[in-house]
Amino acid sequence: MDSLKQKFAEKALTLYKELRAIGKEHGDKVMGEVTLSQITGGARGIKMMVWETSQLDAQEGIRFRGYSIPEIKKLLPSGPQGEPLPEGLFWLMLTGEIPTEEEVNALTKDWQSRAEVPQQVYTTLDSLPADTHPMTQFTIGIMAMQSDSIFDRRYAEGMAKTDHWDAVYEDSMNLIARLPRVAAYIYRRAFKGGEHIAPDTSLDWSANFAHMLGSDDEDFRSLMRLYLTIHADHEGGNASAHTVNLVGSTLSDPYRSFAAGMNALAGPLHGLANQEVIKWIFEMIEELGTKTPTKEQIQQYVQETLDARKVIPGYGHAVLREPDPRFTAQRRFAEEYIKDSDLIETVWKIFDVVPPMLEALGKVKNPWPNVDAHSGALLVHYGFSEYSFYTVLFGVSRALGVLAAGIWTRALGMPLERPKSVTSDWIKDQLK
Ligand code: AMX
Repeated sequence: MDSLKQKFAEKALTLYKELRAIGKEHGDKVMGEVTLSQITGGARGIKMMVWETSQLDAQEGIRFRGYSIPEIKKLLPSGPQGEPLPEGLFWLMLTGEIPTEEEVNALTKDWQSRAEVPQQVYTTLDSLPADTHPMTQFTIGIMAMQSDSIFDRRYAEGMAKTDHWDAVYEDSMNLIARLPRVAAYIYRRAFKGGEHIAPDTSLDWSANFAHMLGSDDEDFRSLMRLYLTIHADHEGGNASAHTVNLVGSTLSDPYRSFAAGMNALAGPLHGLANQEVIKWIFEMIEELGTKTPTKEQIQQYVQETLDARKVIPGYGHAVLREPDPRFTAQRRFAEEYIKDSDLIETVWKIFDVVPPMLEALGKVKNPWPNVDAHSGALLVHYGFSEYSFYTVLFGVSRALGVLAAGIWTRALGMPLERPKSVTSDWIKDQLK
């Protein structure tokens, strides 16, 4: 057994026993109440699942196993320019411990050894029109790997429930190892005429992904390390994570549950917002006829968007009530690595203009930028302007969190998810 799996197994067994004992003793304890607005308002704030890998605070933002993004940047083993390696975050999410450099290097090697993508995935992708949306290609690519599922095979052979987590671990590790190759293949076939770039197995997971996309720029590698770290997890209730959890709770294997989650990420109110942000900025620049719009011009364009009854992409959040620390981390990166970018200056001007305007609407609960407000401008700076691909990058990163959480869920023996729905007549009856 590899050392990560060994460490996880020990921690998981302890927590499994602890949670069962807590459940037995305190199972009837009331942990919250549900209001009518929560039932009709997208279940905001209703506590209904255990998600070990991260927790979101409305003011502070995300914490991975208790560590904030600035702490993660400081503590996790990093690349040559100091940006954290996502391999380290995966280790942390599974074990709760900050890994050593040696442990992270071993994980990089482990993923390299699992990264070969079955030929049928490329054949399947090649049968699709090249202009099929990259997120559609991504979920089809993931599903084309499903026949390799170890969980699926072992379940059919009669695997014991106590072994479920082990098979999910193996599938998750294989999936994470292969996703950069699948994603880069989609990018190169959609936008670079199918000229594919062979992996460089001397590189870490992010740098190799950057390489296969078409860039060996050291700064871009650093951006990918940061990007793939900060997008990895945002607790369990967001649409993509929750979908993975829900589908996984039926004992559908990690390929199927992850693909389902990616279809949720592809919605414009969720992960597709990163493409919508840059599209909106490009359209603004075109309409205004300048690459350096003033704050007054931006204000007018924002007003036009709101008057057309559309949302300002990249702003607002269902849980957060302050600027997203993932936005701040990307801004810090831009300040450190990028000088003189009109597009990034524009993103920062939008940050000055939009919050007071959303606040003035009187209904927006969070007027601040989220993770998607900044990422596109960074990618464009390094030559990746094909924005319909951006959500695939988000998805590759999100695999780390949702699959790590999925391993935990199976190790803790969580049951089939089945919350309660009600009819409008039932609601009216309750109010009588
Ligand atoms: N622009 C304009 N109006 C907005 C808005 C925005 N950015 N954010 C919220 N509102 C509106 C809502 O549409 C809603 O209007 P309605 O009552 O007329 O339907 C009202 O403000 C109240 O919404 P809320 O409670 O503040 O937000 P929510 O929890 O319902 O939705 C979110 C959250 C993210 C879907 C919403 O803020 C939004 O649509 N933002 C733009 C899209 C976006 O950036 N999504 C990415 C989120 C992060 C991610 O998942 N990657």
